[in-house]
Amino acid sequence: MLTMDDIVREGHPALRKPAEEVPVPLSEEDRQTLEDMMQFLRNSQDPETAETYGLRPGVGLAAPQINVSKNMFVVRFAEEDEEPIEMTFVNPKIISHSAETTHLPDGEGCLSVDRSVEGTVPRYSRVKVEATDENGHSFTIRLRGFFAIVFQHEFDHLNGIMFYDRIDGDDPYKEDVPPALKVIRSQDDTPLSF
Ligand code: UDB
Ligand code: ZN
Repeated sequence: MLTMDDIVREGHPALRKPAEEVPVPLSEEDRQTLEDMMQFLRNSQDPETAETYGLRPGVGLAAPQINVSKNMFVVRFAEEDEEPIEMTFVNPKIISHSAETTHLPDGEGCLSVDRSVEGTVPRYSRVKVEATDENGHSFTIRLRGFFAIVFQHEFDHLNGIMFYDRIDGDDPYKEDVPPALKVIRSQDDTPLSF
C-alpha cells in the first residue's frame, strides 16, 4: 500500500516536470497505479487507518506526486451522509471554463507540501472536462464547487504547477483575479505555464 513515504515533497523534480500522455487502452501497470492511488485516498479518509499509518486525509492525488510522471490522477470525497464520489481522470483536458472565479476561503494545502502557505488560490468556478477513465472510456463532465477546485489543483500537478504559484505574492488574499500565472520557468528555461 502507498503511505506518506511514497509521496514526493516540494523540491523533488517530478513535481515540476510536465507529465506524459498515458497510452489508451491503459496498461495493467497504469491501472494498478491508479487503483493504488485510490486506495491511498480511501485509507487516508478512514480515521483508524489514517492514524495507524500517519496518513493526511487526502481528497486528490496526482501520479507525479508518487514520482510517476504520467497524466493521470484520482479524486475522492464524501459529503456528509452521502456515498463517497470516486473519480479517475486520465489525459484530462479542460474544454471550457467559467469566467467566474472562486477560491477556498482558507487557501489550499498539498500532500506534497509540509508547511502552511498563506493566501487564497484563484480557481475557475466551473470547468468542463474531457478525460478517459481507468477502463479507457472517454467521458465529458461539468464540475463545480469543491470538486472543480480539487480537479484544478490535481490538473496543475500534471503541468508542474504548485498551488502557491497561483497566489499573488504582493497581495496573497486578493479576490477575483483570473487563475492565470506569471510564466514559471523550469531549470532549463522552458516555460511551464502562462
Ligand atoms: C488534500 N485535503 O488532500 F475543504 F472535506 C488536502 C490536504 C493537503 C490538506 C490533505 C483537503 O483539502 N481536504 C479537505 C478540504 C475541505 C473539505 C474536506 C476535505 N489535497 C490534495 C492534494 O494535495 N493533491 O495534490 C489538497 C487540496 C487543496 C485544494 C484541493 C486539493
Ligand atoms: Zn497537491
